[in-house]
Amino acid sequence: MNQALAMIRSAGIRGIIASARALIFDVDGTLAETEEVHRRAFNEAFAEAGLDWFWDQVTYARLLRTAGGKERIRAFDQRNAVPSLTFAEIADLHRIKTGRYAALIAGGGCPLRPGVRAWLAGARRRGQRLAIATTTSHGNIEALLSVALGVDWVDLFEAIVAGDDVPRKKPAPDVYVEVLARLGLGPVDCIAVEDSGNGLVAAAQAGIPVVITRSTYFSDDDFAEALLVVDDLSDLDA
Ligand code: XBP
Ligand code: MG
Repeated sequence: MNQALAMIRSAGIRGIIASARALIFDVDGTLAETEEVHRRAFNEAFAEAGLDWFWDQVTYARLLRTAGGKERIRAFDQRNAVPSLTFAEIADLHRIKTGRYAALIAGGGCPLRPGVRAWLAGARRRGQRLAIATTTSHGNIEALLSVALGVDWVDLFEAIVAGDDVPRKKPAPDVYVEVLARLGLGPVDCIAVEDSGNGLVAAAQAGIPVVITRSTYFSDDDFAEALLVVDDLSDLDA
């Protein structure tokens, strides 16, 4: 695409984003690069539970194709013909992991990605409504955003839908369909901001236009269906 056409397209997309009634944000990888903290929390939980499991970055990149921490543990456990953990044991292990994640975030935080704070402020200035549609848990959202945005972070978002609030996790559209229902808006009134192929499929299946902000673990995913793909949100002034 030549530069003039790119500028026209980008200006047009800026207008689409600025005129949306609501911006719906994914969390992990989109608001902050959290997956390395999640990976460390998983490994600390495995050690605490006495499991000789360790997920290095290559293993974790493969496992991240499975959305949801409990589902990810189960996918790894099923690599053996006879899984070693029951569903209850997986839930217990995931609770340990979630506690470790909160402690790691509280201890060192995980900064918002470039451009996120400006996009949130810009949306507020334009009177745009804000929502969250994520696979992770409410506890993890609270841990991350209470540090990154302050204790009143929750007042920014009219709807917050987490993975266990709906029957199916991404790439199913359930979290986005539930956010639209809570906002009382149609999909084309909104813009979803995502970082992964699973997230793009989920929002697109709900009929919502998607801006992709590439993240570390998903930068090579297929984003052909996206309205726009940027390296981070600062590429597109808020
Ligand atoms: C990313 C996920 C989550 C996190 C781990 O969620 O797939 O499973 O990797 O968090 P998002 P949990 O939709 O925000 O990108 O262990 O709480 O699942
Ligand atoms: Mg994500």
